[in-house]
Amino acid sequence: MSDAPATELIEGHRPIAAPPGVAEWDVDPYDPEILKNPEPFYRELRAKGPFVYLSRYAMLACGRYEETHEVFSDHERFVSSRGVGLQDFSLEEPWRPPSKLLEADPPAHDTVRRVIVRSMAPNVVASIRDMFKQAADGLIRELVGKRSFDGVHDLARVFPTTVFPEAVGMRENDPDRLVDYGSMVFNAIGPDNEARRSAMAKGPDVVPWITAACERQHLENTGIGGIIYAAADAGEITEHEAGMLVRSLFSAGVDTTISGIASALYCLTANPDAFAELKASPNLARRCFEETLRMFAPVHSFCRTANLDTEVAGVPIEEGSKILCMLGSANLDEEYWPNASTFDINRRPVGHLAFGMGIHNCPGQNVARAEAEAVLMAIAEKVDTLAFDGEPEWGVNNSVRYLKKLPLTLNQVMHT
Ligand code: OVV
Repeated sequence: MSDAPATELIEGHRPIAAPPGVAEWDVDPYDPEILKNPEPFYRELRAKGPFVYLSRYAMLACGRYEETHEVFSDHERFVSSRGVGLQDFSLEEPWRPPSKLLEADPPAHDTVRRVIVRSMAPNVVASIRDMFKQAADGLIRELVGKRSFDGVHDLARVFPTTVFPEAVGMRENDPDRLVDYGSMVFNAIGPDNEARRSAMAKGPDVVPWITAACERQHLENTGIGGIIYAAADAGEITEHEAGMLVRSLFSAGVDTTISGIASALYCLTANPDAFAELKASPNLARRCFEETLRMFAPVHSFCRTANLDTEVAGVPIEEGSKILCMLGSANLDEEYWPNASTFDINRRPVGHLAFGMGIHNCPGQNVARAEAEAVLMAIAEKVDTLAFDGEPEWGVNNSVRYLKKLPLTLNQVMHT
């Protein structure tokens, strides 16, 4: 008789038992100290095996390249529709209507995916490059006048929160609210901890604002948003779905690019030889950004949920298991990347997981690259040296690795 009481949920998912042979680990990956400086945790995670059992969350985690890649890219066994955080959407209601992209599986996922991919296709990215370049040039020219600045506050935060909404066609931008909304989205991936609660406290102000901002009447007909709404006109998706896709742009495209640009500045400052190489050949900007993404994956982790009993690397995984995929760790796996902890501007880190892998891989990655390239090329052209002007400070977020402070000074010998 199955009248046993239903198991209590942990952080919104059904707890699983440790599979045989998997090390149990009483660590909290969401400990602020780990989130700010995750490398020691990543190293230990990889050393413990292909998976560990996180006893306090009764779920699995992986951080080696091979298994992280396998779980993250196999959308049939490891689904996204049950949420990519600790909560299982088949058991608990999420905080916002689920994303039609991130939190969906085929076939529903594929229709909207086609539209978002089209909205940021190479021809679209090409058409916004000049706007990115002009904005970056103007911003760097200003900073050259200041000499001493905060790479996050004065540069990394300013750029994506202005040029990306413009590329989308947002009519009334509000950079602070965009960042606050992103903080809700990415902290919601984690447990009900301090980071999640303080981000969620902004909800009453931010959620109605972002919902309205994604509606057709608040967007230009041109730009990325215009292409998405044109797909609604063509009957390919509904108008409601179009609004949800625009919401995805603002959910995924702001905090991540802020993180990537700030981390790239950090890498160039910490590696003067790389900066000298970039100055000699500004078209290395793209590789420089790619290597930054490998070393400091803006999305450090997302979960998948096993939708059936299966096995990875000989480890039995039961239906309903949440698996925390540590993308930041897979990108630093010494077994896969030679000299993984060395920033090498010439590496060409093909296969890094910072943009994900498989059918859910980042549809905005070429927009992100274009933004970073514009900024890094402007720096390469207009700045001679970069130096730290104080201690960089890393922030705490349940799924984004980011700098919150990056005090820098720059020197410019020749005035251009
Ligand atoms: C990749 C990503 C991150 C955050 C939000 C979304 C996607 C979304 O579709 O809402």
